[in-house]
Amino acid sequence: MRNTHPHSLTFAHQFCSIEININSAICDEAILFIDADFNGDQKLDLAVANSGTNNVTTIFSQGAGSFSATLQTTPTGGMGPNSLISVDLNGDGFLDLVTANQLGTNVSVMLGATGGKFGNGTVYSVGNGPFYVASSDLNGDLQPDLISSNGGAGNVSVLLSQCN
Ligand SMILES: [Ca+2]
Ligand SMILES: [Ca+2]
Repeated sequence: MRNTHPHSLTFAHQFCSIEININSAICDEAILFIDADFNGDQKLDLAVANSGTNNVTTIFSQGAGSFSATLQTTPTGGMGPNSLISVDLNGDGFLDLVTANQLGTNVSVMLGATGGKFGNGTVYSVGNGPFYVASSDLNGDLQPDLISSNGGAGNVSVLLSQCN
């Protein structure tokens, strides 16, 4: 069947492994959540992309459905981050965060560290208006690569990892 979605390419979705929940009706800002264990205590934490303030908030679970009142905020360095994923891009055992910065032409990578902390975002250029980002090993070198779907440009960008 022909794919009529202008921003959807078949190969990108075959490799995508995204864990996101869309909550576009919650707030004026576009916010997306992901859950993962960022601090290694085997409790699922939350990360939220804050489109209006260009950062990511991390909320740590205390178990039994409760979360720490102390929020951790990490600047993305990009404009309008509206979706995010977590993946260990550099293979150090700490989950990293990647945001698609819809109001710009880049994605941001925030490297994870001990205790669920994240370094400030480093931006990598992609096409205009990236709406989603995904990660997969596209070229078989066992390094996770990044793929963004660019709503403004109507295309996708592939960023190949160069860790070696
Ligand atoms: Ca945790
Ligand atoms: Ca990492």
